[in-house]
Amino acid sequence: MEKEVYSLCFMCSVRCPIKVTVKDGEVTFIEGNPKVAGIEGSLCPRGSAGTALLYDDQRLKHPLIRTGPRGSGQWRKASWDEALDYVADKLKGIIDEHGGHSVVLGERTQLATHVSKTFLKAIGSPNHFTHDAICKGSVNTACRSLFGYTDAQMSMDYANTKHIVLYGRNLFEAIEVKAVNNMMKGLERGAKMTYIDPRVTITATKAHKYFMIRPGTDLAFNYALIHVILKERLYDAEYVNKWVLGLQELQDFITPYTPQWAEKETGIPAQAIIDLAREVSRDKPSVIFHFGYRGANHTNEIYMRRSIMILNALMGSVEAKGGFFFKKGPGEVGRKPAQKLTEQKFKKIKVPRFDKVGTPDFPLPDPNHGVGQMLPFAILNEDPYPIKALIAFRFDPIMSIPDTNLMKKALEKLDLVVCIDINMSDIAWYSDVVLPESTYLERTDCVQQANGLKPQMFLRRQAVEPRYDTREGAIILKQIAERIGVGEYFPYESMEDLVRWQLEPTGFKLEDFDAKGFVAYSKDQIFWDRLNGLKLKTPSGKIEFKSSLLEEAGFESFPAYEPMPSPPEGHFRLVVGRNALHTHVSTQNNPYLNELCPENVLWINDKKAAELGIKDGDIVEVTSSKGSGKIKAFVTDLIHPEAVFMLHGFGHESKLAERSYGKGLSDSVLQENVSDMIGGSPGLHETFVKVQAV
Ligand SMILES: Nc1nc2c(c(=O)[nH]1)N[C@H]1C(S)=C(S)[C@@H](COP(=O)(O)OP(=O)(O)OC[C@H]3O[C@@H](n4cnc5c(=O)[nH]c(N)nc54)[C@H](O)[C@@H]3O)O[C@H]1N2
Ligand SMILES: Nc1nc2c(c(=O)[nH]1)N[C@H]1C(S)=C(S)[C@@H](COP(=O)(O)OP(=O)(O)OC[C@H]3O[C@@H](n4cnc5c(=O)[nH]c(N)nc54)[C@H](O)[C@@H]3O)O[C@H]1N2
Ligand code: SF4
Ligand SMILES: [Mo]
Repeated sequence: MEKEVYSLCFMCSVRCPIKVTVKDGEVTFIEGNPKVAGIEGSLCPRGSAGTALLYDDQRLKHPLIRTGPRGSGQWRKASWDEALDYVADKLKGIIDEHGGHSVVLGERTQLATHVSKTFLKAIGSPNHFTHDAICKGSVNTACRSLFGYTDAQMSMDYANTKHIVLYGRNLFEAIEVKAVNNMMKGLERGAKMTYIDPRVTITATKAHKYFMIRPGTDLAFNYALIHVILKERLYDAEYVNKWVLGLQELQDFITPYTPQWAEKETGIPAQAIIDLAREVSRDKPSVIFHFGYRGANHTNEIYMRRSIMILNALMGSVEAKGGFFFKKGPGEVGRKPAQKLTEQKFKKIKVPRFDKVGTPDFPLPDPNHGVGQMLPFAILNEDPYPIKALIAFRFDPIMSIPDTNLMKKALEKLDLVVCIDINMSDIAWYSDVVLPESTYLERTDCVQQANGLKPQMFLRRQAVEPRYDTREGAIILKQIAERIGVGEYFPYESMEDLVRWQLEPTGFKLEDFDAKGFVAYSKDQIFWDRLNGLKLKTPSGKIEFKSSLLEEAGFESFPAYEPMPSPPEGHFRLVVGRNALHTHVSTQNNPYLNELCPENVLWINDKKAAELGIKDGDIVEVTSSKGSGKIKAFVTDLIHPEAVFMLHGFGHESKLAERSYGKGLSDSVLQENVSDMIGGSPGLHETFVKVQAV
């Protein structure tokens, strides 16, 4: 028997809509949902490798309880009852002795995040964090400082743009299928694309203009663009006069930052900066200065991301066709979103968060997400209080938080480490109990509220029965909660129950998703009137160049530019990123993807390599103040001489993931754990490394 199931991919967190063909209980084909505009059948290579995940015989098959020291790889197979009882007993003891706040749960934001948050609220812990800060916390804070909305509440109209400027937003390799398709549509319609990166990526090869910028100097580049735009009055005066607060302050600030000044800092000719400012301005307001996806490079990240959004505001492109737009929710058409378990009543939690977000020490990062990279410091320094247990749910702190050695030292100090994963990941390898989740093809998940120009909802639906002894994350957490006496916050027996409950206020039913995999609250796109109807959420109701959020917390809206240091002699700035074949740290052991890209290499500039006696393909030793490791060199003129680049996500330590074990080098082993203490992102590109032939 053959059937088709509309669902959502989860080979990465973008969650593209998919159609799964199932024959006699087996998945035979996965394609992009043909009924979704912008997807129309497409998938990325990782999405296509979903079947390889489902049938991977090295993924987690049943619960495991550790029997030897942490990281020794000694396990025993356990039944669910045994594993859940073990976790619940330990947690109960910890909560009774140290309080609920001694428990931290970290996860990659996902559809069941409201369930995890509920779990923590139920035990009285404020310590939930998501990946958000580590990915783009400063973009989030930058957008809130200007518009009162987070970056996640904004998006852009690629298909109708006339000019897009990308700052290391490697759109064609770090993929969201819809964005790729819409951008290609835009390019076919004549859009211009400018790409800025110290490295020639695939996206660079598609651009009309490419600038090999000196790493870390995008802010200087933007200040010079703003300088030209203000000096030559290239901005959208009507829009700016109506919406912007602080134009005069910006004007006073920007005067010294000339294109000639920026040329010295960035290596990009002054004339090229002037030309770009004039060229983009001609196409306003249908232009996009892209605010980036991963915005976690430097400790001044928030100001760099603010400068990008200031450029958009000057172009009047926010809420313009072909520019940025605010995502519209069901409230826009008088309807209600799906409800979440977090809307229940909980006891008030009085202690601060482990990362101190929301206190005067760290006032501005988004408390809905927290700042995960603070975890090792909180544990090791017992500051603000002792942390005793970590639940890692679809998140790997060992590989995804900079400075692996520090993180491991912190984990050593905990009384309990539990992970909910699908793979024998590195965090699984270091856990006390490993709870296997059913893969996305084997489970129904919570509702996805997809706000946008048209508010919609999507659903991930079980395509096949679980192949092994695995469960859904939302069920696993409920079953732990029941065992520690807080089961009343989880009023469902199955995922279908939970989804039906979530849909109650929406006016839609589970069956409404059968035909296309999604439901829409409105037929037409909703744009606000950009000259009269922007619903900004800042205290002034304006786009705050002069930011009350920043200034009330004691930070400047326009701090003086601090030059980006060049690496010392014999060193390089380590920069990292993704390619189209892998998702962060989770697909390196996938049978298909491992075959296509089994290890990472170190991109190094050819002239620098020659000075160091390094030839293409040589094994080199890379050393930072935090760690070292060996990796193959890729000698090329396609990278700036100050930078070396490696793909994130390799160098796995888990021996049970046999294909990826020991292949390549992990960037986290080398990186220092430093942060933008205003915006919240880590500075993943703040580390200098030494590269030597071995
Ligand atoms: N050093 C360094 N750190 C980084 C980055 C970097 O470039 N360098 N990038 C940052 C960015 S942009 C991000 S978004 C984060 C991402 O950080 P993570 O979320 O940690 O990375 P992922 O690879 O997306 O997923 C982590 C874990 O989820 C598991 N997993 C996958 N699917 C499922 C599932 O369906 N259920 C369950 N329970 N588990 C699942 C995987 O097996 C893996 O162990 O990392 C950040 N950290
Ligand atoms: N295939 C694939 N697609 C993905 C993901 C994935 O894991 N795999 N993850 C998703 C997620 S969570 C994220 S956050 C996004 C990430 O999407 P992007 O942010 O577009 O991707 P990265 O690869 O992190 O981008 C880093 C790029 O910045 C460049 N760079 C380094 N230093 C500088 C600099 O100083 N200035 C400029 N202008 N550029 C610099 C690097 O050379 C690299 O090309 O991708 C998403 N899509
Ligand atoms: S971008 Fe690729 S891996 Fe990510 S959800 Fe979409 S199809 Fe799946
Ligand atoms: Mo990310």
